[in-house]
Order: sequence, then structure tokens, then C-alpha cells
Amino acid sequence: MMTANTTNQSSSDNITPAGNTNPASEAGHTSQTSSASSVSKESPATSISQATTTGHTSQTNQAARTAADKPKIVFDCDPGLDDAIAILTAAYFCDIVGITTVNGNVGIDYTTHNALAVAQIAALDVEVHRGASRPLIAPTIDAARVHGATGLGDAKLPSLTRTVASNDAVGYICDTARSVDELHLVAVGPLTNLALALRRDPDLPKHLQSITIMGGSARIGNVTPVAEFNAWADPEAAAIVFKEAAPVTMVGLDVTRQILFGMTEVDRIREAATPTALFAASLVAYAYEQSLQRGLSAAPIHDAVAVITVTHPHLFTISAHPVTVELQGETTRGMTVVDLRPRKRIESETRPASDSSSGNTSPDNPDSNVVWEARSETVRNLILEAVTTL
Ligand SMILES: [Ca+2]
Repeated sequence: MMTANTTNQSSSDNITPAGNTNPASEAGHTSQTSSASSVSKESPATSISQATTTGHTSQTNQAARTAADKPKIVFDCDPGLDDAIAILTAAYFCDIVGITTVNGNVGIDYTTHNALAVAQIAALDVEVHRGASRPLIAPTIDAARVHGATGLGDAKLPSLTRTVASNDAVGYICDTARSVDELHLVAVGPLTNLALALRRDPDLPKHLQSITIMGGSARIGNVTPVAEFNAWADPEAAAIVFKEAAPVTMVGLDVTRQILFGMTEVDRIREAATPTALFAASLVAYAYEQSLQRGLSAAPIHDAVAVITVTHPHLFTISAHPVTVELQGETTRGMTVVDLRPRKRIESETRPASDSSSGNTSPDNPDSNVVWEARSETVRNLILEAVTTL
């Protein structure tokens, strides 16, 4: 049987426990048709195919796009080297309505400071709201060994001239979902803020166009053999999100590791020579060095891939499957378990005999949109385009 081993880790490999493209213009899509249809069920949260329509026209004329063309997003993050690159990527391809911060790669003081610093360096007109300082239940961990003690490697940050708009990221997420139409939520840190938002407003997904997370994995972990950092850092929060915000789009570690950055890319970014590009180059260079030390051949920039999944969904292979988060396993806690069994079998084994409904899966185990493969070179070029042009 196709059991799905799943798990992964995310934004930080190894941790210390303590689109604008016109789909037609892109050759060779990988998106599965079946997934596209399953993704766009009428359910609340979303559809990747809808994201396609809100987005883009062509990756060569990004500058010509107006703000109205770009998907509106709230970006929930824990900067973090790759989070910082993701903010820059989102600033280029999306209309960032707001940034919320969460404890994760480093503590909440650092992640919030770093989000403000990135926005300042890139001159982004965006509010930053400080969020959760600890996981729901799990002990606090970080990934400072990967991202540096302050979270942004050895980048030189300016003195902050900006301050947070609030200390209530959860309230901001809930309010903004109701006040901004067609809002996409992209969460690339531990899912604490989003879980708390779902507790505060169970109808939250109905007010969002889509929910995309960088976290989990369908194949391999990084903190443990099967658990990815963001899922492992707050597994109870991840469990709430996969169950109560379905269908969530999962951009897992096994996908983000398909898009790698080395010194060639660092040099290409540096050549742009803008303050933003030089900052981005320092982050990618640090990530590259860290990746080499951890046995990888180059650096994944995990969180930026999640942004591209929203803006250029046709560059990814996506299919719908139930995903649950393992909370009890001695060696598998934090694993995102993807159920790849044939649909009829899932139905017969999860639905009570008395239930004759025709739903795809048990309500207790709803489908998520699992991302499998990326057109990695195109995705990487889009991220490079963003950080060198912004
Ligand atoms: Ca992150």
C-alpha cells in the first residue's frame, strides 16, 4: 500500500533543539490537471487555480504589472535567512498587505526586528505585527545554528527607524482576512499564529483566498528523519492548521530542496549592486556556507519557494491528499503524514458505515494540496529576478 511517508523540515535544515508568468508562456507545465481540479474545490480557503487568475501575466514584464494585478498576501514568518529572501520575493510579485512574525528560527524579538529591518532595507511600505513568542505546547526551539545567532547570518543591518504596528499578529490576521478581499495567507514559520487565529475565528479560512505553508514534507525531514523544522517546532499548531484550515497548500522541505542556490547565484545577485541585492547576496552566501557544512551541495531558500507557489502555481505539481501531523510518535513527532492510498480505500476506511455521504474523506482528515515537484530552474530564476530587480 502506498503509505505515505512524509515529513520534512523546512526553513532550516538541521536545527538545535533548544507568479507572474502567464501559464501559456511557460513551456512544459508540471501541474497535474487532476490536482488543479481538486485544488479548486469550493471550499473556503482556496484554490491554487484561483491564485493563478489573481496573479500574473508574464515574468518578463513584471515592472508593467500594477499593484492591482498582484495577489494580496499576509506573510507570516520567522526571519530567518530564507524568510528574508521570501519577503523580498513577495514584495516583487505580490502586494504584501502585512507581515506577521512568530518565534521560530530565532526568538520573537529577533524575528520581529529582522522583519522590520528587511522592510526598511527594501523600502517596503508594509506593517509588521509581532506574534507568538512560544509554541502552543512544545518546548521552544530555534535554528540559530543554521541562521546565525540573530537570524540573518552575518548581514549588516541598519539601525531601525521603524517600529511594530502592533503586538497582536493573531488579531491582525483575523481582522485583515475579513477586511481585505481575496487575501492569501502565506505562512513560512512555525504555525503558532495561524493556529491561534483559527482558535479565535474558526471561520477564518472562509475569508481567505488561500493558505499556503512552507512546512512539513511528503518525503524527508530535517530536524528528524521525518520531521521538518516548522512542523516540528510547533506540531500541535500544525495539526490544528491542517485540520481546521483545509485545504492548506503544503510546500514541504522535499520540494523546497529542489531549488538550490550556490555561488553562481550569489554572484548574480551581487552584480545587481543595489542595497537590497547586496543584502540578499549576503543572506544567500551565508545560507550556502551553512548548507555545505550540513552536507548539502547548495542552499535551498525554502520560504521563497512558497511565495512562488502562490504566484506561479503552474510551475509545480500539486495533488490533493489528506495530511495529518503526528503528535505522539516517539521517533515521528512532527511528521506530516500524507495519505496516498486510493481514494475509495480512504473513504471506506475512514467513513462510518452509517454515513452515506459522498465526501472525499473523513471530516477529521481533510485534504490538503500537497506540492511534489517544481520546475526548479524557472522558480530559481523568478526568485533571482525579484531580489535583483526590486
Ligand atoms: Ca521560515
